[in-house]
Amino acid sequence: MGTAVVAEAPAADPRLAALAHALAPKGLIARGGFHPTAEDGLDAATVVMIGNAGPALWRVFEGVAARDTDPHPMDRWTRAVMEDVAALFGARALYPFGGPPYHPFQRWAMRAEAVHPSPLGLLIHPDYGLWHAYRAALLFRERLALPPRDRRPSPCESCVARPCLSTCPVGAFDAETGYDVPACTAHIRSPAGTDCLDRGCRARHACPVGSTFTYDDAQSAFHMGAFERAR
Ligand code: B12
Ligand code: SF4
Ligand code: SF4
Repeated sequence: MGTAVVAEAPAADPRLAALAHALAPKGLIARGGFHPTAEDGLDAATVVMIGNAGPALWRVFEGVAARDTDPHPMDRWTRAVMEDVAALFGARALYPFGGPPYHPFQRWAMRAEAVHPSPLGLLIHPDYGLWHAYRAALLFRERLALPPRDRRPSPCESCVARPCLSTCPVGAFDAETGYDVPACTAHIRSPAGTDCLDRGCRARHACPVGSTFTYDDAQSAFHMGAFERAR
């Protein structure tokens, strides 16, 4: 009997494990990567997406948030952390904030891992649901071997009830017209909107995927407050 030849994926670059190790104490994770093309206009051969999921980041950051009361404390902290990490790995960091114009983080994320557009505009992840975000992208000049891409489908494909689309008290999410930002903002600034402001977007909470990663009230209130002040 002949021996079957199984094509093995090349081993991932060991720098990726070292990167994960450097990020973990900050509540950050390396969330896959991709090899950009000339169309991306990035002076890099590899992009690694850096982000957070669930409450891990908040456990590290909440003390900083209590001390740093100037606007945008999370952006400032992220830069401080990521500039050090970038220097350690000989990479360059780009950020999702600081625009407009903005770097297309959601488009990049979809090339790096199993995230898909949800009806809310947020990307949904099969494990984290809607409870995750991106904090930076690390650009490497070298082409790093990446682990096999996670190709799981969108949980939204098999979600028949779609509770995310029927929970917002002012109907700010519409499958056809998208996210009505003015309607959302008006609601969260009204007395009736205190719940959204203090506990987080109700539509986001209505999604059953990734419920073990849900942000707690303090973390939700921090992000909703930042969103409300930015409008
Ligand atoms: C501008 C912006 C907003 C605007 C407008 C969103 C809109 N209608 O497009 C406002 C201020 C309303 C907003 C709100 C929020 N945002 Co916002 N936002 C951005 C930002 C800074 C730029 C988006 C952009 O223009 N990109 C440029 C284009 C060229 O890139 P792109 O990848 O191709 O763009 C995609 C998005 O525009 C997306 N999209 C379209 N409609 C909507 C609607 C919503 C609600 C979102 C989030 C995205 C989205 O579709 C495009 C194609 O993939 C991104 C960061 C970034 N750099 O991408 C975060 C980002 C999209 N936001 C994010 C989040 C988490 C939120 C909030 C939930 C924050 C919060 N409160 O916790 C809220 C939603 C409000 C709520 N009810 O909870 C996350 C999404 C993470 C994820 N899981 O996908 C991002 C990626 C930031 C991050 N650090 O990770 N946001
Ligand atoms: S409730 Fe259903 S359709 Fe909405 S984001 Fe969650 S899985 Fe997707
Ligand atoms: S924060 Fe509240 S008002 Fe805004 S979209 Fe979410 S559920 Fe609707």
